Amino acid sequence: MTDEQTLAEHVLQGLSAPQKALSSAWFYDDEGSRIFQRIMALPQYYLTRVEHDLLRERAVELARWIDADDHPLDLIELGSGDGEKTLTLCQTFHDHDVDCIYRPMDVSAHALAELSQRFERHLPRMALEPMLADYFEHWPAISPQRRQVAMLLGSNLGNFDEGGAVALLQRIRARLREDDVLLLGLDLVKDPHIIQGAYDDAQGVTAEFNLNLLRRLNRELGMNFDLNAFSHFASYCPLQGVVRSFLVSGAEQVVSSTVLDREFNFAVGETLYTEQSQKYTAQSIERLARLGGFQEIQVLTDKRHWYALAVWRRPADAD
Ligand code: AVI
Repeated sequence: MTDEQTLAEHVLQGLSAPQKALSSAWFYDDEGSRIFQRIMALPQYYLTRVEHDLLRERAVELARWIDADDHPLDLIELGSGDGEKTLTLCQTFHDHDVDCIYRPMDVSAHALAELSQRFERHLPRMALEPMLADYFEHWPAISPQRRQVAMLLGSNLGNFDEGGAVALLQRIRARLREDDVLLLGLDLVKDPHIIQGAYDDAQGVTAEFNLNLLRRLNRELGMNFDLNAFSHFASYCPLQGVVRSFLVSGAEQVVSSTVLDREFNFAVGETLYTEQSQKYTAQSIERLARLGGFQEIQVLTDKRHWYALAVWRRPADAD
């Protein structure tokens, strides 16, 4: 199945539903990835900074939780991007003579090229084996003597609803062997104003990120969305601990697609649901570990308890 068919099918279904919805997985075309890099640099988008600080400041402790018995490690980062945050972790592992190979996986060749240059510049002696692939479909071949440490950072798990998150965790578990580790970066529940601010910046970068999805549909599916006729709306609900993002139609309008040979009606004020960003508590992290078939080893958080690095172990299969 080609990407175009997949996107086409998804859009046909998503825009025909009573509550229009598209998956945030489609945000990341080249332009979307570039805008996301700008989001990560925003002062309001604390997630990246806090996670980076945790990886830097707690790397030694983290290495102890991950690798108490000094096994050689394979760090398999799922959706590594340009590897900026992981470089710090790798530097510490390298400085402490941890025998480790860094295996970043990403679907963006551009991001992996940046990552390789970064490591070549700052950590040329690190064993680096990038893989241009979707971690849903592929996995690196690992020697049985090495412990696999799968890493899913950036609170990426939060973009799935609970069913989707558990399904992803189970798929990762199926790739791991007994005593292998999963390291997760997860954004925590906190003052709702802080969370709300991270998804609704005054500079409008997050709005641009959200609207870029329509630009992508115009380009790839021959659609005619008027980007000025839609606006970004993001709302954090403390009851559910989730940010939900939408695009709101500012007018009654009809949007068509030459590829789909279809028209879609939008009422004034109608919403198109584009993303969920789940925030976690100690209890919800523990619950996910259980449902995903993992055993919690440790959860490290920063002083303000804004963000967590969870270290989980893959236990033996039950008889
Ligand atoms: C990639 N993902 C975890 C980000 C998030 O926080 O949900 C994407 C994002 N959406 C808006 N701002 C950032």
